[in-house]
Amino acid sequence: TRISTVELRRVRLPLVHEFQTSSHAKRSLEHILVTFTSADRDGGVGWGEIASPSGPFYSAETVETCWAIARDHLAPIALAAEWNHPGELAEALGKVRGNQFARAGFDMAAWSLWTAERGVPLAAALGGVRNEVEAGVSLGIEPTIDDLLGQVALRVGEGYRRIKLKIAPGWDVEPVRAVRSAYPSMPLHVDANGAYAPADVAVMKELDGLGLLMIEQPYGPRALADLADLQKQLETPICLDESVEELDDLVTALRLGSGRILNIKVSRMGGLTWAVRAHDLAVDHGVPVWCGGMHEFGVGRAANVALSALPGFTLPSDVSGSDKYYARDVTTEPIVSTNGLVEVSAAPGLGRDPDLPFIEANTTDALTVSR
Ligand code: OSB
Ligand code: MG
Repeated sequence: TRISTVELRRVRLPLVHEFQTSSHAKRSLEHILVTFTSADRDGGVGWGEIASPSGPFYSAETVETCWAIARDHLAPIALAAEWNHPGELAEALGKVRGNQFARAGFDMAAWSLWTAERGVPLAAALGGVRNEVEAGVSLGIEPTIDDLLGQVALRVGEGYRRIKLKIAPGWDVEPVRAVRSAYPSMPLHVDANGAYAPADVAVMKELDGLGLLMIEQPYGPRALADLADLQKQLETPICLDESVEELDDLVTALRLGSGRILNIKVSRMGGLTWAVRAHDLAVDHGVPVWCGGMHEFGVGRAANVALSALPGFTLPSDVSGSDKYYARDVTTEPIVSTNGLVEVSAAPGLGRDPDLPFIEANTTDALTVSR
């Protein structure tokens, strides 16, 4: 496959409900959609999504860095490459160090194009074995515990199979205990986005008594040694998110025992190619995985659902319906969760068609790079 053009579009959508984590609060999100057009005469089109947050508080990337890296480095590599499988393009893009969110959009566009041209569903091409996946939901920090209980009630009522609560110093044991008391047997976990340090081990031990499925990323991304020490002191499995951006991070974490569960995000790993490899490595080591999200629009969300169909994704993923975040999505059909299950598309390619007029109406900047 050869690509003749790469289109980049910055698309802004309002959020239906403000989302706050330990580091930032958001009312609207801007993601970059990547479109590949095949150079073959009757070749197809592939879509990817760069779902970076606007500021460098989850990873080092921002929408601005993604735009610059995509334009100046990734588009030239994609336009110069000739590949028979998306993994070959991912390797070429991997010459760029870091910048996983930006690379993920390109890798996703390659998988989308390649599967569409071959008439195979993305999930099947990745090695997926399920036709529906279990959806969990991620709830941000709310102004009050009553607001949080209202959000939990809403999402439990919608059928979601697992609730994850964002925590931060000052918003941890009390709100989590309140939710646990209201829902004694509901699958529940917490995500600290790295907001704690070994000095806070007492908080971790209190959380350990609340019957949580896991504690996600309690310490900072590079704290693999301290995370291993913490895991030895807790019954609750630690789940790694920000700590694993490369396969070698996972190798280190597995060797040290820094956690017992892995959150795999397509964006954080640099694309579907690396996400599948992380899945395979985790499965080899008996580590259960689930698919995390970055509030993706329909393109990235469809890729997350396809990935979640792989056999090692045995825990509910953050693949909520589009309606949890957006009144209208960038695809003609939104992602829908019914009774906590999301259907894995059996249609060729991504399984969702981008809604070009709606995308263009919400585009704040666009660029076409040709060979
Ligand atoms: O840590 O999983 C995270 C959103 C932004 C930054 C970090 C995280 C998240 C989420 C979103 O939890 C989950 C989703 O996309 O539904
Ligand atoms: Mg997380």
